[in-house]
Amino acid sequence: MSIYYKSLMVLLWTLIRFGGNSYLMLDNEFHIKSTANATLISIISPVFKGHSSQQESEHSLQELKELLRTLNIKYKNTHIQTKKEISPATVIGKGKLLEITQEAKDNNSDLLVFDFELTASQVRNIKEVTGLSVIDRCHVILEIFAGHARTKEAKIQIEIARLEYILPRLSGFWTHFSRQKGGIGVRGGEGEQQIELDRRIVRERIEFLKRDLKTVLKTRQEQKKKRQNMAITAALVGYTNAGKSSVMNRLCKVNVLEEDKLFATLDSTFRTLNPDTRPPMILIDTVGLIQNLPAQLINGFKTTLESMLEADLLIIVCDISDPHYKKHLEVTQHILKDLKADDKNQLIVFNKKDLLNDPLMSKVIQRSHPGSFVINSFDVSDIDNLRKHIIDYFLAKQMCYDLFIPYHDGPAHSIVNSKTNIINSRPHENGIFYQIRVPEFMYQMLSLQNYELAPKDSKG
Ligand SMILES: Nc1nc2c(ncn2[C@@H]2O[C@H](COP(=O)(O)OP(=O)(O)OP(=O)(O)O)[C@@H](O)[C@H]2O)c(=O)[nH]1
Ligand SMILES: [Mg+2]
Repeated sequence: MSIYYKSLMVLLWTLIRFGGNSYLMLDNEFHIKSTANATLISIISPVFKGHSSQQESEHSLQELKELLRTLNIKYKNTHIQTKKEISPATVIGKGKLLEITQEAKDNNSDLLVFDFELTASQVRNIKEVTGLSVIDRCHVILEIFAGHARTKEAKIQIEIARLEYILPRLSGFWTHFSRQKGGIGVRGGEGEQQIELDRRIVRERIEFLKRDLKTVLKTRQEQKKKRQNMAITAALVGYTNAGKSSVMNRLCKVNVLEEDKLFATLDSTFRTLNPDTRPPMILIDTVGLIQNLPAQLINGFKTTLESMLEADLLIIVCDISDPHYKKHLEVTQHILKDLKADDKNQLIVFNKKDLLNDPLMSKVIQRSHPGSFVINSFDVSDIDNLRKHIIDYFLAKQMCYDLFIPYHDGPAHSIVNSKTNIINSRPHENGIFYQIRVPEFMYQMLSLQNYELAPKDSKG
């Protein structure tokens, strides 16, 4: 069969898979079956980043279990191999792999999930040794993101991330593709040519999606500009499942999806914190963070994560009931630094205090982080205190101005009344004296400086 015919088949396959509105491409290849019965594999090795101690590996494995629970995937056994050095071909030793395979087969487990990133050749080698399906932590996170994406922007971003993950691993997927295409025989050089062709198609698709994303982002950019001129914003950031959406829902009395699942939120959601203050205060709910977040996802979701950059205040939500809460804070600060958002004003909110066994703990933590809040997001008075604190914080940042506006200048009176916080007003023969509070940028934008009194005038 000629390579041209095969190219045509690939093109058709691509059109079917990538075409239309479906962003969930490569489903057969990439999709993890919910009926899978997984065996989890990790490593402890001084030379392995993120797995250099027993504590690190166990914490990461615990997270992997949560990630699989989010996907509704059952797991049977877990294995952690301690190794001084890693085997380049299969990471963990071949003997250990065979032992795991036997146990997996005895337990009807058909999927090996590795709690670290595997290269294409490692996936291929492990498949060859075990005869089982093999995926890594990155693949699991991508699958969750794909399932949770709701807006067009998130769907495009996740598809780009998936394709970028697949691109260097195409040869690992190749055996499947060839089988899927109806048993076209692939030998030696032909297979290589085919992979090259697949690579080109995937690259072109990534380029197409990036262009599409640019258009979507342009609209978002315009909305952002409008918001920046009209409101002050605080972004809720933090580890996944910390309770960001729950805090947002209670603070703003709205109903954003909150779930006991990792990465429930993928899009930045905006809500008004207090419609009565001027300018309005807006809260932004953001995508959750996790350690070892795949590079493709950080890049892909940079625009979503960057909504933090437009915020005047970062509210870092942290699940205090998680024994690893310190690590969560560390990871959050690290990602904020990567995004160059670490110089923003921060307010740390320790959440889920109701789940603490020792009530003294909340006092100890609060003391070790002066200025932080310890709350239960279901507790009305905790939320009321937090809301008041955020509003006061913003009000304190506003500047006080003394103005005199003549009666005949109707529009200026209406701007003052609708866009600023009036502390005091005093009628006069020719106009009204106002004392107002407003952020400096808005004061300039509203051109109120034309009415500003010199300090001695306001005294008079
Ligand atoms: N017990 C308790 N549970 C809480 C509290 N706040 C949130 N939760 C629960 O924690 C889970 C996660 O809450 P979310 O608000 O979805 O967390 P999130 O940080 O937005 O998570 P992602 O969007 O996945 O990053 C949900 O089941 C909430 O009901 C709290 O103060 N106490
Ligand atoms: Mg959320």
